[in-house]
Amino acid sequence: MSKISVLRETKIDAHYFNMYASLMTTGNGYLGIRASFEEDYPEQTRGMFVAGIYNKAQEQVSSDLVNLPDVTKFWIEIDGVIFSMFSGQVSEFRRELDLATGELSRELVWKHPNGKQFGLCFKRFVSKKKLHMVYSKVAVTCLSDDATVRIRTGIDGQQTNFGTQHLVEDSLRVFSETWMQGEYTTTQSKQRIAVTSMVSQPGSFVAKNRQLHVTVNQELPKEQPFSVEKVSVIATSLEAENPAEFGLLQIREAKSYDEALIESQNAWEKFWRDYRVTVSSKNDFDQLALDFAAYHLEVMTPSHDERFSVGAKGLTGEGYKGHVFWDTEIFIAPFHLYNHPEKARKLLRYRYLHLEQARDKAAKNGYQGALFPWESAFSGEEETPEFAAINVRTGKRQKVASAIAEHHIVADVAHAVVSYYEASQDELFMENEGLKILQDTARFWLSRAVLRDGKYVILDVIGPDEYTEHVDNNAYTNYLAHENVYQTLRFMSKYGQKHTAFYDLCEAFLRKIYLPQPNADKLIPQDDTFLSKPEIDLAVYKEKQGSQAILLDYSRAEVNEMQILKQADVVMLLYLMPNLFSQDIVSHNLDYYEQHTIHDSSLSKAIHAIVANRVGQQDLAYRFFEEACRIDLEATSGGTDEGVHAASLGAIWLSTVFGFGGIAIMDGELHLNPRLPAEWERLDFSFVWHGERLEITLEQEHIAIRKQSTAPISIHVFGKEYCMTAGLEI
Ligand code: IFM
Repeated sequence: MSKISVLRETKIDAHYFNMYASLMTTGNGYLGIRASFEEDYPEQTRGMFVAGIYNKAQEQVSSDLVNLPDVTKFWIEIDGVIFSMFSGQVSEFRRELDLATGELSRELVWKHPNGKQFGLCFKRFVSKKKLHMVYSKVAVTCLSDDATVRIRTGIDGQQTNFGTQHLVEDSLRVFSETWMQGEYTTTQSKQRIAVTSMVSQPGSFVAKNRQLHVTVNQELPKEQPFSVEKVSVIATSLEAENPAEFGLLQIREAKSYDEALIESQNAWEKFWRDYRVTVSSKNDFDQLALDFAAYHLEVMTPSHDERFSVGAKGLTGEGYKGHVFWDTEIFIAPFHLYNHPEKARKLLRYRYLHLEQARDKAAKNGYQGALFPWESAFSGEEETPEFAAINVRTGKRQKVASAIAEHHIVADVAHAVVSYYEASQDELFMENEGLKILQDTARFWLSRAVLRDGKYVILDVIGPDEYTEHVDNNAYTNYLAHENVYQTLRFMSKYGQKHTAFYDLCEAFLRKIYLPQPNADKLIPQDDTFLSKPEIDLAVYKEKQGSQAILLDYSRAEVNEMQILKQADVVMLLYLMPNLFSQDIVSHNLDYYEQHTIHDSSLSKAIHAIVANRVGQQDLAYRFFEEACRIDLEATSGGTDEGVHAASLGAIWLSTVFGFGGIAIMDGELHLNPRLPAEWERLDFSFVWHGERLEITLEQEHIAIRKQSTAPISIHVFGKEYCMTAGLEI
């Protein structure tokens, strides 16, 4: 098996400090720390986030995932000059995130303004074994002479969310001349946070202006490295009755950097054994993109707790305020579902635990059942900001309509519930939590649809394509609503709940719901009016995809009245429901809608790759796949500065396993129709189905599936059904 990739930064360029800070985030699902440099630069935004710690700055605004006090900063003063990569001269700069271990390291040689040469080495990791622990190490060596060094580090409570301070500082303390501790409370959500740090060298402590620091002074004889280790414990009232006490207890048990790294590394090794997808490709970039996606999908997922879910930027930045979207159920959960189903179950439990808030939202909007918020955080209430960014020319703010109309999220959650059941056969979950989610979401659709000319229609919605607002009968929404209600009936009859008035209403809904059919040109109308709108040449905007450049030339209202898609919409439907239409129809719709799609959303490209592959357009699929992989890894125009694109990373995994790997789940059955791109010789991944881990190896002309037990598992390969006991080779 190839070595797990290392992500490298080789140039010092302040333009990309924030991109790399997001890409090289270290974390473990409990917390995430942006890879900002230890020394301060005005261009870089630091960030440490704990999953579930949100706060509202004012009652009328939405919650932020709180940017917590910083523990990564080190001031290094050498021979009286504060180290910066922009003073003196730097050579041999190398920064790496080892995806195998989650360790971030930087090495460089620095020529001091006084002419002396220094070697500097910085390392840090967030433990995967002990979720609250952050370890770092700084080593300085004078390569050419003797010198003096002063190192200052500690806990910095000056962090804000883009200028908003969410924390009240309750106390700053030093215990036994060793342990520094800051205690904070969020202003509105009243979560308590304790940050406890300790450094390995004795020094003097100072607290001022929300900062608590220790300063260590040292003589540096020539070529003798001097290193300082630091360990920090982050604890909150989400998991500890007394976070401060918890912090002190844990820090007393802290290991050395190297010992703790081995412990954490072992946990990463286990992750990679189960989750890694490997590819023999002509392009080394493909394996890097797959490892990068898997790493981030793991560090963004709070598998330790079901009270919160995955934010659109994971724990890598302040983008989207850390809010949870449909991204989780449709793009991220499958990665866990088909590797460790219990993690997907926890993500569904987040929705289950917030059914009450979803019911409230439905009722407030005049509907029945459960209407999940378009954006949510800890409370499970709607968190979509009311307005988008201000238009500086008009001084007006554009209202964000998603909270009132992007209702497909309801069916997306239901879809994820059914996918979980099909893969896991978890009757206990399904009969209790799963069915409740299905019934409440189905009830919503029954009240949301209106009867017009004998058909149930769903009016005034936004589908996945957010450039087309307030339309009637968005195909994606109607088909998913149908599926939602259909599956509810299926499970109600399975669990003996057939003879109810609600069951009859669901049946009537299914008989009458309007499902847009392909027209004479074989096109499935995206909604009632889309195909009659004017078209424009999108080439120039497609070239700048991801930047929303179209909105500089046209207002949103104008874009709404043209055939312009931000992201996959009908194509998204074709991906999720592979057996709805013939290959011919799928192919026509892919071509048509792709021409009209700018791909301004990162959720688009990889889904196009899957559908293109299914209709035999492997070259196109591979192009889409590569472009999807570059969304974060080559985000040179700033798109990743506020965090990685979590859903897009999930979609990279999907486009490999469900795209080139050819996995599809149809009517609860497992299908495999692999089509590797010409660039790939071999693809290996594992896939957990009905409690069994299948190890799948695909080559251009060869398929091998290994399994551990002899329990029979049925699979359709290129349409032919096999009952596997020992495995399968074709
Ligand atoms: O959920 C997505 C949406 O589909 C497009 N805009 C960004 C959101 C968060 O990723």
